[in-house]
Amino acid sequence: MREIKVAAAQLGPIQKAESREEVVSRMLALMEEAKTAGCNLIVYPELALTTFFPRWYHENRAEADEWFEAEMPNAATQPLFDKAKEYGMGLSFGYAELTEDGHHFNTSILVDPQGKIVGKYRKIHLPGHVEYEPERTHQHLEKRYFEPGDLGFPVWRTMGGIFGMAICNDRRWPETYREMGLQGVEMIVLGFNTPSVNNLRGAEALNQRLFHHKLSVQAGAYQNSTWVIAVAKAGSEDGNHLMAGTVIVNPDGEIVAETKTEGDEIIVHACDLDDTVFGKETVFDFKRHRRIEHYGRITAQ
Ligand code: ING
Repeated sequence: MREIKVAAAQLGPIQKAESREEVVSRMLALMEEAKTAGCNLIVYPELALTTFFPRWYHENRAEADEWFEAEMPNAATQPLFDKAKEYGMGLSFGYAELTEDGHHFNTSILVDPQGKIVGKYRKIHLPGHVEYEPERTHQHLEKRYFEPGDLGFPVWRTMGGIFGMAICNDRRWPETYREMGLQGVEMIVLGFNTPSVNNLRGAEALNQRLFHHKLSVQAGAYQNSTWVIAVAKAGSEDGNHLMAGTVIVNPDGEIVAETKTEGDEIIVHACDLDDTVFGKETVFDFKRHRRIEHYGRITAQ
């Protein structure tokens, strides 16, 4: 039994005018709840420190740098690292990363219970577009503000298991999970900010968006016999609605916990990493069952 008690810490909306300090105090309140519930890992959403700014067009891209963090930890986020360390709790959250040599990534980190950043991931599958597209009801300018991640899909041995990360759109691509599955991943933590309205297809029903989200993370978990913790930023940000649907999925692909609101809310589950072993040794024993001689297109194109 290798149990990790996980808090999936959903954030409600972050308005454009909200400061990082205000957001961090909301995150600390959720961490307090997680501590009370006996958790030893807390997972926050994608771009957890600011509003989902890729909805806003900046003619001059440099103006968007105000949404980025030039160092991590920094003054605004240090309290998160300090409190998690005090609680002996692992920590993961997403943020916009501006590197010293001027690169822009949609990034997430994994911090161990001793407060050390043990893993960094940079979002690889960037949805949306680069230029302003008037036909869209909402802009989705991730391809304008971020570069594709350059770190691949690593996994890290920490907290007694093998952990990986992904971010939002990555969860829709089977390659994301399989890249980590082939490294033996036992728990994937990911955050998402998903607009509930399709900005090209009109009001694609919210429940269809929730369906595609759950379909993706449940399939990824099952087909790689891994836990998946998927955490939303949700609610209406300056009138733009993001869906909720924060879930904890077990290695059989079953949803074992789901949020009920679109606000700040934790859901908690005791995840036994040993629950991943049966699938890895039977149906998804990759060494025994996969036939890579027939998989050329997946890597070649
Ligand atoms: N958001 C959305 C996501 O992949 C999206 C974009 C929504 C793509 C719905 C396809 C369908 O969940 C981010 N931030 O990637």
